[in-house]
Formats: sequence, C-alpha cells, structure tokens
Amino acid sequence: MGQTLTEKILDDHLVEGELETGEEIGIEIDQVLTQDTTGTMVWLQFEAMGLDEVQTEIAAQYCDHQTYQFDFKNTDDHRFLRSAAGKFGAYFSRPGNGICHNVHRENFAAPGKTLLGSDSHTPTPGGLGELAIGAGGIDVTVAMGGAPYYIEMPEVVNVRLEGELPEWATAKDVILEMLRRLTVKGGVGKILEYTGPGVETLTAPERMTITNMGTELGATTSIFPTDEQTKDYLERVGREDEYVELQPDDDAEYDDEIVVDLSELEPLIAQPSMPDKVVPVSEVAGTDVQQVIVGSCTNGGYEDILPVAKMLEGREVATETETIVAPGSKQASEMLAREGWVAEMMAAGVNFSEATCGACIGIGHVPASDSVSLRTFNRNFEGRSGIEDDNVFLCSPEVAAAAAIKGEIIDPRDLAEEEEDLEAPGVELPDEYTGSKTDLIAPDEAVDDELIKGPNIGDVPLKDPLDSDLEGEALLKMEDNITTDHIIPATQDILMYRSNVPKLSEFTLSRIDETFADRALESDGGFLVAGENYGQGSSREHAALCPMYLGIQGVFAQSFARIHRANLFNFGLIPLTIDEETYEQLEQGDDLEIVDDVREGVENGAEEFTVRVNDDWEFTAELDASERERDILAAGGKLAWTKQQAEEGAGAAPADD
Ligand code: MIC
Ligand code: SF4
Repeated sequence: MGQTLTEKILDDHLVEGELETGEEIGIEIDQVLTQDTTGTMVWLQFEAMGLDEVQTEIAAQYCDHQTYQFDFKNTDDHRFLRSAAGKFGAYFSRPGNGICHNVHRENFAAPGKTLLGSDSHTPTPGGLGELAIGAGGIDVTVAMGGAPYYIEMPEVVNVRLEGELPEWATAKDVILEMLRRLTVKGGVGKILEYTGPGVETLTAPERMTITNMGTELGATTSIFPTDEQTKDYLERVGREDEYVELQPDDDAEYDDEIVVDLSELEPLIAQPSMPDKVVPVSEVAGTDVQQVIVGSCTNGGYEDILPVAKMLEGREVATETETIVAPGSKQASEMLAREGWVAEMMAAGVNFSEATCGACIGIGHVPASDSVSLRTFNRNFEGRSGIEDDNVFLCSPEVAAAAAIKGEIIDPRDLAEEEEDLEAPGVELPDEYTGSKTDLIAPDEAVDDELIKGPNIGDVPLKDPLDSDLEGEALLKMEDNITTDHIIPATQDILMYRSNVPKLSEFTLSRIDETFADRALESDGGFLVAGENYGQGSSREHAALCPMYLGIQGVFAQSFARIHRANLFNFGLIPLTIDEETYEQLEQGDDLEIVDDVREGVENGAEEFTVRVNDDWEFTAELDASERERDILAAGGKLAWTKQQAEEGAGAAPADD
C-alpha cells in the first residue's frame, strides 16, 4: 500500500512505534523553535534537567511577542533568552527581527524535516513540506536535548484542492472556508495533507498562510507536497539546495477526504469571536470599522503586505479608520521600505509598526470600547485583543485594505466597482528576499556563555508524585471551547510574569472568575470542569503549570485540545473525559471524590474512574493515556519524571523507557 506524504516523513523519523492511527509513536526532531513568552520555561527546564547542549540540527530562539519591552521584566526575559541560546547552542533572533514563524520560514524551514516548536502556529512551514508540530515548552526542551517526541499517530486527511482561486479570493479564504466547514475542533487528532491539482496554483507563502491557520482547526499539523512552487520559494530565499521533492504515493490511503474547489471561493470573514464564525464578506458589508490591522504570522509576510500597499497607492485610508501594518518580519519591512512601499503606505495614512506579534495578543493597538477591528490575524477569541466584549473580525489583507479605504466592511469586488483603477493585486513574490541577517545571531557568534537571570526569573515549580486519593471541590465550571487565553491571558499586564509562576498564577482563569486563584489556593486541592475542546489555542504550558501551582489536581472535560491535554500530563494534572449528561449534571461547588486509588489506576492502565459527587451520586470519567503519559502523570509531571529517569540511569531526556 502506498504512503501519504505525512507517513513518508514520519517513517523517515520514526524511532518507536508503528504508524497506526491512535498508536503512540516516537519521532526524531530535526529542528526546534521557541519564542520569548514560552522560551524562558523551555530553557529553565533545560537547565533543571541538567542538559548542557542543544542536540537538534537547528534550535532557534525568537523574541517576537513582547518586543516593545514595556517593563524591565520583558527585557530581562530577552536577555536571559540570549544568554541561554548562547550557552546551550541555539540561534538567537533579536527582539524586532520578527515573528518566529516568519523568520523561521525565511531562514530554516526545509522540506522533509521535522520541527517542534513551543508555539501553536509552528505548523507554518508545512507549506514547504516540513512536518512541523506545536507543543508545550517542556516537550520542546526534551526534544532539544535529543530525545524523540511522542504523539498519538493522528488520522491523515486528504484535503483535495481543485481549480484556481478567482480574483480577490486568497489563501486566507481557503483556510477560512476550512474553518467554516470543520469548526475550531474539526481538526483535532488529524493531520491535514493538501493534495490535488489546485496545489500547484498556490505559491509557497500562500500555502504557509493555510498551514499556519490550520492550527485554528485544532489539527496536529497541516502539510503540502513540494513542487516547482516550493523550489521557487527556496531559490528566492537563497536556500535552493534544501529542496527535496516530496509527494504522496498515487495509491496512498487517507482516513478521510475533503474537497475544496478553489474556483468557488469568495472573500470570507470570521466574525467575532471565534475563527470558525465564517461568512462571506458581503453578509457583513456596511459594518463601520474603527480599526484595521494587517500583520501577524498568518498574513504578515512581504507577499501579504504588498497587495495592501498596492491597493492604498494613491489613496487614503478612511478618516474614521485607524490602519496599522505590523509586518511579520524585519526582512519584510526592510524590503518594503527599500522598494518605497512603506512610504506609500505611510502617505496613505498607515501607522507602520515594528515586526512583532503585539496586537495579536492585546499588546498595543487595543481596540476602543464598543468598536470594530478588522485583522488579518488567525485568532479572534473574545478579549484577546486586550478588551473584553471586543468585536474582532479576521480576514485577508485585501479585505482589510478595502475596509481601510471605505471605512466599513466591503467586499473588495464591490469596492473595485466603485473605485476607479482598483485592480486585484494578486500574489507577487520578490525576485529575491534580500533582507539583512544582522538580527539573527548564530550559535558561534553568541554574546554570552553564562545564563543571565533578572529578579523576575524564578524556578520551575515541581509537583509531588500523584496521590492515591484525589478529592476536592469543582472550583470552576466552564463552557465549551475555553481557550488558553481564558486560562492565562497574554496581555501585557500578565505576560511579563511568564518567568515567574507564583505571580503569574494569580491571574489564572481571572477572565472567567476573578476569585478563582484565591479560592484555589485556599482550598485543599480541587478540580476544573469544562465542556468540549478545553484548552484550545495557544501552546502555553503556563495554562497547566499555573493551575498546578494553585493545587488543582485534575480537569473533567467533555474533550481536550491536543497541546493543552499534553501540557496537563506534563504538569501532573489528570485530564479526565466526561459525557455530556455528566457535564450538565455537575455544578460548580460540588464535592468530588475519585473513589478508586488514582495512582494505582493510572499506573496499572485503568481507563475508567468512578467519581462520587457530594456523597450523593456517582459518574464514570475516562482516562485515555499512553503508558508514557501515565508514567509522567504518576511521577508528578514531565520534569519530575525526566529527573527520575536520569537518576535511574535512563538519560536526562529518555528515549527508550
Ligand atoms: C498565541 O498565538 O496565542 C501565542 C501567544 O503565540 C501562543 C504562545 C504563547 O502563549 O506564548 C501560541 O500560539 O502558542
Ligand atoms: Fe504571534 Fe499572533 Fe502568531 Fe501567536 S498567532 S505567534 S501571537 S502573531
């Protein structure tokens, strides 16, 4: 039987297990990336594990989320990251050099390689045929130490692209269409492999917009085959020697198939406040827009901003609409500046920002109260922009530029009819990506060889091994699709404590219930209860680490998002699945007691646990976990487990227990 492209790359990197859907596999990781808000924990854990040198072909530390350095704590984090990259042997990308995914794709992403990154949008280079997966920090730490990365073999879904995008429809509309059809949890447990005749009509950067935002579907990753378009892109970034032809076999068998006819797509938009609330732009046309932002790791490339610049050339943005362009990388800014496009945009009324994540997580450009913001980003979870009750729409750069010109949401096809000489800008790649490399410091150019820790940089807390008796209050009951932005928001006031877990924990779930952290600390243990897809969104392990620090013992949810579920194991919190009826019946404040000996059950492979509620009624909760996950849970989390393994002589980052 033939293989899918995913299977080929996995096979090439397989060190343990078999490529059977649902089976745990261990794969070798070639490249890792981390960024400033998850990276401090990555390196603190690297240090705590006693590791001394990066073992992967490439490790890159980017500083991208908090580049304004509002507080010395951010700057201290950046200095610490530079010192860690220097000491342990990683590339260091200076603050302002750009968003990790953009800089990585420009410099390192390569077909056929595996990449693990402590950021949920790590799948971006899937557009170049790299198998790239987002994970919690400690998983990246361990992979960087040379150990395999373990996952449950996902289903591989064939997303067959047919036809060609019509004018004004873009790659963003392809992924918005996928979200419209599959929803934010439709990709969980799946790898989306794009195939079909439509693939060759998309340039590599367009493919990377799709693979980047595949994360919003909950997918493990998304990947494209490689071809002339891939080769072309690699030539333009000066890395043509890294091209490898990768295609699925003709008789490859997929677990499922989705067909998207590109020629039927039109400009789409995700309404507030979920990336899957997708409708045609025309359905919300006429909505007044107070803010437009073009940028982020989804649509912040040179090729994304150029169409905006072309549309704004000789025009002005509407007086009532603030328009910001925040490129994904300094390379994009530099090239657009050299070609005169930055000046053109500035003249049109654009506020041109540094290359940063910034506004995407509510750092800067927070929308005004009761206003509408149109962004080319990938997430519009409620409150993520920095203000509760926000109205953030997600769209393509073309739709964003049309709104900036008109001051209201408008289908760019309609604007083209109104405006003389407004042509569809299409996709144009530069002959050569010529940006300077000054801000990317190679391991052999490192400035520091010792770690530099400011006063805000603490230790990684360790949890005790799992108890036999788990009981406590259901401290919070939450609905479906709770995001990691609810659990640990990433706005500036909170983000600066990413290296200080005791302080950061004070903000845990505060957006849902301000009293939560205090109540959790006061109570002796306790549980969280949630609906479907708990923990969707970011890879931030703090969303498990902080509840752990507050004494939370486990989470009962109808289902979990992939990365967050792994993070719960990694920090010793038991993730238990419940059915809808139980979810409905449970109430906040209920006393929950797991009747069985939890530790014994976890260690011996128990898949069901009986839980008594208020000494009154009982329900069954399920634990779906591999042997490895059970061992990690029993040890009290991955750091404790890894240390334990090292003491037992299995190596600091065990590969073969
Ligand atoms: C995000 O888009 O939510 C983030 C901020 O990039 C996160 C990482 C983080 O929380 O530090 C992600 O996507 O993993
Ligand atoms: Fe940065 Fe936003 Fe991309 Fe996350 S989604 S990496 S915050 S630009």
